[in-house]
Amino acid sequence: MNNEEAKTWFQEPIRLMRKKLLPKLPGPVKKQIEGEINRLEDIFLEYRSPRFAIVGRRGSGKSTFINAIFQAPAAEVGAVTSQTGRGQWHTFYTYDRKNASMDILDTRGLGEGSTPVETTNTPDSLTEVKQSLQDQCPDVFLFLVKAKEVDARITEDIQQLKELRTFVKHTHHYVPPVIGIVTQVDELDPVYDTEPPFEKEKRRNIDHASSHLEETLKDEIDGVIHVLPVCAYMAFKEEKVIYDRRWNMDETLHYLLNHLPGSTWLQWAKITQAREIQRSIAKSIGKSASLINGGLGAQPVPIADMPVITGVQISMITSIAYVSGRDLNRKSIMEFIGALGINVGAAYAFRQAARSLSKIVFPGAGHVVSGTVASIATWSLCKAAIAYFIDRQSASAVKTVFEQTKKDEELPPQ
Ligand SMILES: Nc1nc2c(ncn2[C@@H]2O[C@H](COP(=O)(O)OP(=O)(O)O)[C@@H](O)[C@H]2O)c(=O)[nH]1
Ligand SMILES: [Mg+2]
Repeated sequence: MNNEEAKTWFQEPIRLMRKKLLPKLPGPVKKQIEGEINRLEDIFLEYRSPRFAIVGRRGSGKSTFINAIFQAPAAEVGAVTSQTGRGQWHTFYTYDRKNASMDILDTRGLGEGSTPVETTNTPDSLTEVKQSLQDQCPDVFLFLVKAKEVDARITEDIQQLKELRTFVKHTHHYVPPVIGIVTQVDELDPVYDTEPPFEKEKRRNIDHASSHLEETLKDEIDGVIHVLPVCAYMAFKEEKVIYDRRWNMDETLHYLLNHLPGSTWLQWAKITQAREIQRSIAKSIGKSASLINGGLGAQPVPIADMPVITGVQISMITSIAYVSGRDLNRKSIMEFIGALGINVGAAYAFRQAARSLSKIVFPGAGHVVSGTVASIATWSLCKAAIAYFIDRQSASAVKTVFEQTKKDEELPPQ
């Protein structure tokens, strides 16, 4: 299933919440719930590809880094102006995941030399980059430097980064975060220590390179967030991974998630296929659902009645299933409900299953529950759905996660 089809699944519950529920709520609660609905809408309805503007010289490892994000040889489509060499947005994807893509603007380091086929670094090419930045606003600036070159002359590249970021600020009234990436750390001394996880001496040199770049950037650029060291090297043969020397990539991808807007999360989860990222997104959805239900539970009947709260929970479970890479269908949701210990026969109607879900989630509660109870129950279901769909745990383990979270009266972290 692609995102377009998934959209139809999520449209209805979000529309219902916005149109039917919100108007009935009193001011402060309404505001909070509306904020959470907006977040969910960004993730599921307003989704788009992440956009990275990359500053880094030829050979700094841009292509390798992109492949390491996909863990596959990434193909390039989109604006290919012949041999211009710089200044256009390119869409990257892999053949097995055509509906997961990211957009890259390779601004190239001004400090690098030029080859005959690629453009020289004339004022024209800078204009071209700016034109592309005007067309589309990047979510993040990535500044790539080879580990062995953090001491080298990168002043010109930093000046270029500053100029481009200022340009984006004026054009889009948005200041994208700058994330520094120290690439090719395996090339640092000691040379014999090439295979991750690296030994102590290597780690010390990696730390040194990262903090050096971080200090250099902090002197020049406002609000630089962080510098991350990576080894991104992988080799492929006929689309298959035949060699993998990646180090610190998962942490880097997770770090990037936290600096990307919610509207790019679904794509980011699909591109990276990293469980840690799926888990992180699922928790964020669970937190929103839990806050929404907490707000609803605090209302008097009939707004807070059980089907509404259960409806939010089922949408949450469905979303988590989708983020995990499952196709959206009733069967997988029914299986999950079954894992919680509700006897779901093959002929069992979905509505009935939903009603049983509310019985097991709120035993003996009758028609109303308190805000806190609704929040805890929703968060417990979120954790159980993560255990089931993302961590692929057994039914009994999933049931234990649900019951334990509920018993501990756990609420989502602030
Ligand atoms: N040892 C090592 N080599 C790398 C790494 N990343 C890239 N390379 C090599 O460095 C060269 C330039 O990398 P590439 O990704 O093409 O750089 P680009 O010009 O910025 O796109 C290639 O020969 C890569 O195989 C790395 O992490 N470790
Ligand atoms: Mg390249």
